[in-house]
Amino acid sequence: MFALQANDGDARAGVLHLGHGPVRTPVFMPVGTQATVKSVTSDQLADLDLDIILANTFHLGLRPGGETLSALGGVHTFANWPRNVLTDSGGFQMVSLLQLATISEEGVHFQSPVDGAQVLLTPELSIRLQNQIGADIIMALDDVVPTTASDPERFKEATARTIRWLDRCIAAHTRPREQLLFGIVQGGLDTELRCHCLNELATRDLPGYAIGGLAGGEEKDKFWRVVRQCTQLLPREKPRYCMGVGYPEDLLVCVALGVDMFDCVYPARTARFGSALVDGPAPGILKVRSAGMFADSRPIEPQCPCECCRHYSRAYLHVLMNRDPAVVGHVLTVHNISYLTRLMRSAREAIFTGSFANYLQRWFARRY
Ligand code: PRF
Ligand code: ZN
Repeated sequence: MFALQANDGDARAGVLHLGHGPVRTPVFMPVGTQATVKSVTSDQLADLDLDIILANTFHLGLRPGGETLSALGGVHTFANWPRNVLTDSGGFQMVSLLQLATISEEGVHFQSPVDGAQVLLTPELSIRLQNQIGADIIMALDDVVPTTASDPERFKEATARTIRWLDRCIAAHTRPREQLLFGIVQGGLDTELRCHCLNELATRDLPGYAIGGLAGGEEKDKFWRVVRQCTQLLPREKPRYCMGVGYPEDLLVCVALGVDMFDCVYPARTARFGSALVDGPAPGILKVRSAGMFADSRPIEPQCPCECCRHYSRAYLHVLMNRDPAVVGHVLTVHNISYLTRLMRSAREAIFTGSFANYLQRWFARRY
């Protein structure tokens, strides 16, 4: 399933063979909550040459619901997306989006924002919904505690529960040949808890592993240490997915540490505020609102092949930001996803040629 093609230091390049084509790693997966990236059509996604996108069990399971999705032929047909999909298990979305959720050993209890009904998302229900949705990769239900929480007992409980829930997920999974079930490492910022969880997960021999519970505002130094501990202890031959990570700097550092997959709402969210991710002479973030854009006839990035850069000047986007900000958010989302996809492709090339350390040094030197 996962073929490692090249190593450069701890960085890896590979191909994950899934039901809807190959996924070239390292890979950034844009978040399409309803199986479509916010404001982007499936044609535009196809134009970006994406191998995989992410969807949420929580949103799809509530509406249109698992039965309906299954009857409609699964998420690929439903969303007219012919390439791969990964679904997140739902617990994290509930806890982060709806602060109303409570957690017990049975599962995550919450009130449906669709009809107000009390819902209990158990590991079994999450897997049943994910089997019905039909994504190529599905995630175990985990008990996520933000790293900024302070109660050590809560982290201990959540880690142990995540492992118990994983076993319930494995037992409930009815389509293991078509859908890869990934387990998630939890344990907060605690080395011993992470180590325990890593050992437990490795004995389950899953087709892939995710690093969870990070990217919640903890210090970078702590974040990197946990990622490094995980990549060093996870099985070499399985894909590693760091959840919720999407800043370009973080992606590159995590690739250097041996992570293969990422997802984040960041490129779409920041686009809606008029921010474009750029390299070039002044790398970082280009704000479409800034006065300097007023008479600038260049596209956001002249070398970028995306629809936004092929069609629009900075000057036009600057004016449009006042007149029709939704359109700007839309085309900048396309650009930002293109940017992160190209960032991962160029990192992949550098790994193949054994020049990743050099690539990384030059990239950071240009910025800082
Ligand atoms: N678990 C799940 N989804 C996630 C995360 C997690 O820990 C994160 C990181 N906090 C992002 N998305 N299931
Ligand atoms: Zn572009």
